[in-house]
Amino acid sequence: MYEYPFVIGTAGHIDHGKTAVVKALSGVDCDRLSEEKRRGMTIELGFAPLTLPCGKTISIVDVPGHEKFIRQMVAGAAGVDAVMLVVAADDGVMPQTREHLEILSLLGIKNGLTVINKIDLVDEEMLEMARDDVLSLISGTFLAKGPIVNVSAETGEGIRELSAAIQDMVEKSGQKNREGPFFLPVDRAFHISGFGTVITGTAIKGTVSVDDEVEILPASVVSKVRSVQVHKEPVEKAYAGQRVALNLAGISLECVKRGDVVAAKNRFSATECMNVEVKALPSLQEPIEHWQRLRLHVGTSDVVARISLLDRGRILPGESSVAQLLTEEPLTACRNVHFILRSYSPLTTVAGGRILMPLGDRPRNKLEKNSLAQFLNIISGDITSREQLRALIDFKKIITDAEAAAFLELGPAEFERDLASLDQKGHVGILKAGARYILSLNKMKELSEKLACELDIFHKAHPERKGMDPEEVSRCLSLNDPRFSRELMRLFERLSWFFIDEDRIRLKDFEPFDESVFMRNVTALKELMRKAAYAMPTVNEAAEKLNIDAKEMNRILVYLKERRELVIVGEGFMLSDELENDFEKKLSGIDGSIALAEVRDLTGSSRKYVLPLLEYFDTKGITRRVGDKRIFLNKNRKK
Ligand SMILES: Nc1nc2c(ncn2[C@@H]2O[C@H](COP(=O)(O)OP(=O)(O)O)[C@@H](O)[C@H]2O)c(=O)[nH]1
Ligand SMILES: [Mg+2]
Repeated sequence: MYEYPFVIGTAGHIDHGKTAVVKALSGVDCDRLSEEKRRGMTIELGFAPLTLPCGKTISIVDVPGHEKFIRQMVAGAAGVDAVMLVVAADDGVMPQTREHLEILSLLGIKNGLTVINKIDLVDEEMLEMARDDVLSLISGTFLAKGPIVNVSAETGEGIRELSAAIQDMVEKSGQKNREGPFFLPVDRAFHISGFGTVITGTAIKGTVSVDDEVEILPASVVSKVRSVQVHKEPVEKAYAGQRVALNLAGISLECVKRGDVVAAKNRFSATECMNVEVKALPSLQEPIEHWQRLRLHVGTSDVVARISLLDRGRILPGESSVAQLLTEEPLTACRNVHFILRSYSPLTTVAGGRILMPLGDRPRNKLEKNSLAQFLNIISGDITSREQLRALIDFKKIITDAEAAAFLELGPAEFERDLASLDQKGHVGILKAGARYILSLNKMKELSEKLACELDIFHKAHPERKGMDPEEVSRCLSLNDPRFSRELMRLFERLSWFFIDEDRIRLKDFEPFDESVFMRNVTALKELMRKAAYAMPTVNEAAEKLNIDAKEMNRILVYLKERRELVIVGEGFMLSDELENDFEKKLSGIDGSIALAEVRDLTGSSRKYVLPLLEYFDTKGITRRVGDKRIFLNKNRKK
């Protein structure tokens, strides 16, 4: 038997003939099957294989009772590809018909058809009335685009047409995405003697093969797949969308129950806080309030949860909103799975929704709450996986590749493709320090701005050092792993934001100060001035002669001025303290006044140098100009 991964669920008011239609189509009586369920793993509660005219065999799921419908639909929703809504021609649309359709819409079911059954019981006029009833019911819903087929399960009339309509629907639907890690909510677990523990469920993600290691969650117990069955047939491999039975090695029946999940090892975790999108039923009487206690049906589990609203106080009927669900016991879920929220008294469905991220964190303050709401609003939209990855990185600021892939439940190939594309566009930074970390552009800017400020202070305090080492970078950026800091430094250099020299990072325009070179230049300059004596060199002449750049020259001047070993006189002449002392000594021998020409002869120099020297001495109050002569003022001046 060729098992095609397509599941149709039945829906409709009690006694409208759902089970009878399934039997007419498939030959299987699901009501009788449920009585026989204890007989073995090959018998599935409510599931019947349906062979289509083309030869493909799909699955059809039929559930007895209204309460069970809700549970079963939620459990199977992720695996249900289409729905068959049955309406009895003699009864018309009834309350449960409406409620089922509402729930199916909330569960995100997109495909389906409507069956008007029991046409053997009505005349043309009644059939026409039932049809009008159905048309107004389905208008505006996902069923509106599907066919309406008239049948009698009793006489078999129209069953061939129904089969053809189902085949048409199967052919139009694309193949289910088999990428990503295996995920299967357990709907039954039982023991077969000589066989061991068997679980059944609808695989909603990935594939599973004989000998695969799997994890039972939330308990996190590891097991191995001994055998796989799809309907009655043993297979090597089962796919998302198929009804699967797994024989698990070394697992006792206490380890696994309905509501658990069997999944690829180490890919999913138990959660008590999920980020979700919620849609309140339009027919709701009361709004859904923040912190309301509700019953959450997701996968095959059913737990009590509080709803925490992030960007509003209540959800009005018909409104959608992002939110967190805080469950009172751990459960395991995967992304994009739909759920139902029901109130207690009366026990009614109030909302449905979709899991955006199964592992959520409670925001610690208003700011975090806003940024979480903003992030969830982005990823709840219809965007590509690359845009989702970017939104996640922007939200988390720094995240490891493993965390990001796990959050988005992406396979390695998909993930690497998306990440490479973001990297190429410069939207993220990637560095490897043990794990591979991904940084948002904003986070990188924030860190580099902080580092630039700290480096500015650092360079002033340590002009002789080449820059900060990784430990110092860690300290000033509050990063606790110097390995991470070293790689961050390298990332910043690759982006040309900073400069690295021998594992030291510095601002791009900073030149580290080398003391030995500096002192050599100071000595050379002093030597130059000594040799020149009264033919004092200007700053520019000295710099040119000694081949010192302007910045360094300036540094030397500041150094010498501070130590009172140099002053600049006249138009940039460099006067050393030695020369100044010599000049003062020469002048101190004078009694009375002295003319410029005499000073010139005294120093063996020229007017060009002597004039600025005297003017400088005038300003210091050592000499005073009287007419065209100078008098020496203070013979006993102490230095
Ligand atoms: N006359 C007539 N009776 C039907 C037809 N389909 C179902 N029934 C009867 O309607 C009753 C309820 O059918 P069932 O399939 O159990 O309804 P379900 O509750 O929707 O699964 C049964 O007694 C069936 O024999 C039909 O096409 N014609
Ligand atoms: Mg039934």
